[in-house]
Amino acid sequence: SKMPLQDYQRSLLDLAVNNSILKFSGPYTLKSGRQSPYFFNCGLFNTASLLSALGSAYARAIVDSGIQFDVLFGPAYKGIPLAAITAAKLADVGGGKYADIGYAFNRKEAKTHGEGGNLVGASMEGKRVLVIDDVITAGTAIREAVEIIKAAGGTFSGVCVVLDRQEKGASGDLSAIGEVRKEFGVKVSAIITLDDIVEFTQDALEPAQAKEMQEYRKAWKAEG
Ligand code: OMP
Repeated sequence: SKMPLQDYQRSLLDLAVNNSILKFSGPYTLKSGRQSPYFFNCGLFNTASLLSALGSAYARAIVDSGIQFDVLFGPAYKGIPLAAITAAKLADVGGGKYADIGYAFNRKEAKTHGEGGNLVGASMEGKRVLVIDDVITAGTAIREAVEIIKAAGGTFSGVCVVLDRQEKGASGDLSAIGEVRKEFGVKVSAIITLDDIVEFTQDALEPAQAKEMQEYRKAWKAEG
């Protein structure tokens, strides 16, 4: 049983389709090597108002998820602005409860002068850390973030992404999100899912595109 789409989810889908952030003119080759008829490009939230809407949607999804955490971590590069806008919006919409949430990110290249090291922002040592990322497909990107948190002495406490593609993970029938839940015992939250995309676009897509979407979902969607 699926929850009906909430207004903030609908408006994000609307923005994504209207600004070609979500496109259906594949095939696109994914990081996992899979060939997809659709692609969600978070880099195209590239104006003031699009970023503001995106940050608000992350903040809403996090508040709704009830995930308990102390620090938001944005993995380089794409996670960095996402975690920053989300932290700012959490202060606005989440109320006092989120006022002292920390914000941290990593550099890809270690700095050798000044403070040194490759982490910037709030310390993750002894803290519960929520990862902010763009899209989860097979779950590889998330695992890299977990290693960084562990090395910094933090506790990986959850993930929030814009889009959960609901695909099988690297190791079999479980979804990538299901694998993360099982392996680390944490909550994974998403603003939208593949099911939401299919539901939202079914009347707007060309019949051939709609068919490709159905077929892709059948081939790659995991249960649980
Ligand atoms: P996994 O590491 O397989 O979970 O793939 C997640 C990454 O794939 C994201 O961080 C993106 O870099 C990229 N991606 C998208 O941005 N949008 C998509 O619709 C699909 C992918 C992808 O390549 O799977």
